[in-house]
Amino acid sequence: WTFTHAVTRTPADSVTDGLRAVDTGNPSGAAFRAEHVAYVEALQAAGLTVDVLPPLEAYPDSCFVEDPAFCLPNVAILLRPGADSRSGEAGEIKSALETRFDKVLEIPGEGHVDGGDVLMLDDEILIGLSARTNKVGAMAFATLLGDLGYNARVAETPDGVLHFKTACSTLGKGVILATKVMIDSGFFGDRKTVEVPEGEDYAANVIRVNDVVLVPEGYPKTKAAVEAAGFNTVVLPTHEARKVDGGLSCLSLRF
Ligand code: CIR
Repeated sequence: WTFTHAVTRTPADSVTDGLRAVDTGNPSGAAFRAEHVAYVEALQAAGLTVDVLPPLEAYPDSCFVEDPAFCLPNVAILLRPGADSRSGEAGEIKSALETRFDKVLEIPGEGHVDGGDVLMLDDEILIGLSARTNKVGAMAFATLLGDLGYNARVAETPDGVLHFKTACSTLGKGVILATKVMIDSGFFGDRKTVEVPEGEDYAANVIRVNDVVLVPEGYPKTKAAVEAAGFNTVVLPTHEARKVDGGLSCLSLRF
């Protein structure tokens, strides 16, 4: 649970063309970059060395670096994002990962997996099938993780949820924060869960970074629930990311 590094990418002005399920207005590149600076500073304050990669105008969603790769303590794995406009992002992040990892693998085959669908638990890695992650990709990734010595399980992301981790997060100490729908799905067995209070589903996507849990601004009930479960929180603005369906986890790879 101790992370020493993170990789992030500065949002490009083209983020106005970012994918979204429902249009609530365009994010502003400048406002997003200001939120991103606060995000990077929070990771640094939590003890991480943060690589901030330059914006990529050709890829509107490329600041969401969680989706094209997955990092384990000693190996990074390039994934194959399921949205056409994002398919080149794995190639774009490869060299940055090669500077931090001796081994950078690639998911075999032709299937698709977005990192946002991959939830790391203490004893198991869950891979959610979604509009971005298909069965072929999930199975190939699960096999690769198995070869690396990890237990991986494929699950079904509930309808209407972009990514598996849009609706749940690992808080640490074996505890999972999740929306009611995710908890009711039974994915988590008898693991300890904290339910996201009604009306705050967006706040299910938080990140545990060493001694703190980063939570989005504007969701006081979720913040209180996380604190009541015994975790320290740091609140960060994610208003621009949210306009293109992004949350806190999507903005970094942590290892
Ligand atoms: C997309 O739809 O791909 C981006 N607009 C948002 C990606 C969010 N990533 C994540 O949840 N891991």
